Amino acid sequence: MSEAADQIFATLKQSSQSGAPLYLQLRKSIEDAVNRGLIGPGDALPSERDIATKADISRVTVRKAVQDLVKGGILIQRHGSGTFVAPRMERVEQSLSRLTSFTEDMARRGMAVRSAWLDRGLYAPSPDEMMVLGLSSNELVARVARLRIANDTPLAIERAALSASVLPDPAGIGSSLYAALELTGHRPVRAVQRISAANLGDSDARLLEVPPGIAGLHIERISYLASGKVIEFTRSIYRGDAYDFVAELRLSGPGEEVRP
Ligand code: 16G
Repeated sequence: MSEAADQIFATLKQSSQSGAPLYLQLRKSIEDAVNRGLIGPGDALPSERDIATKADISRVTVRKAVQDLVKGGILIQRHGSGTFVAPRMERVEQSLSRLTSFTEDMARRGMAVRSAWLDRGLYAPSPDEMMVLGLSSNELVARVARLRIANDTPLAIERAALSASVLPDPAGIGSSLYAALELTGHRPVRAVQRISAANLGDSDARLLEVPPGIAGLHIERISYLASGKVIEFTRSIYRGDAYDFVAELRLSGPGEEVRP
């Protein structure tokens, strides 16, 4: 790292006349070095004191730049052992045109899937669940909340809600909700998915092993049976640094209606 570090801090010295606050210049120099591969995942950063001496800036300035990069997920700090370039996530490219399950998606990529249970049980439905699933207040909702993990990396938190009449024993679904639904003839055939940006709160970030406040994706999936009945209402948080959702777009043919 020391040669690379010298380069980073030398660039900083040359550009320190540019007028931007010094901590921003240092942050950018380190970020550029990571993006250009000068320093790679797992590499240790020199100590705060070394950086301050090399770049001829105060330790407070170094600390501010490093803290920003830790918040942004570029660097990680390990208690007692220092600051390192964060491991790079291999991004998962997910098509938006196929209705597949998490287990199938990961298996297709040859990744080992597991889930950690966050919740499973029968509850009185919330107003949202009643509305989407068409439940009345005296019916129960089955909730299945899981941290979804592929190759030991937590990728998403999924909170599914289904009518208890469809899933009377949420604890019994095994490793795949869709496989369990398939067995009873309730696997969805169509879904509408809404994706929006979200900054991760403390507890979600802790589960997903990313810094709090980092960008994530909030995904809501409402799935339907062939009959048109809603079968699943799932709200998920996906890691923004791990997923690319990809949709294929086609020019509509003559006479085809263009709907919003
Ligand atoms: C996908 C779905 C989720 C569904 C799950 C079933 C999204 C955003 N979510 O992850 O709605 O409940 O698959 O997976 O695509 P499983 O059969 O592996 O439990």
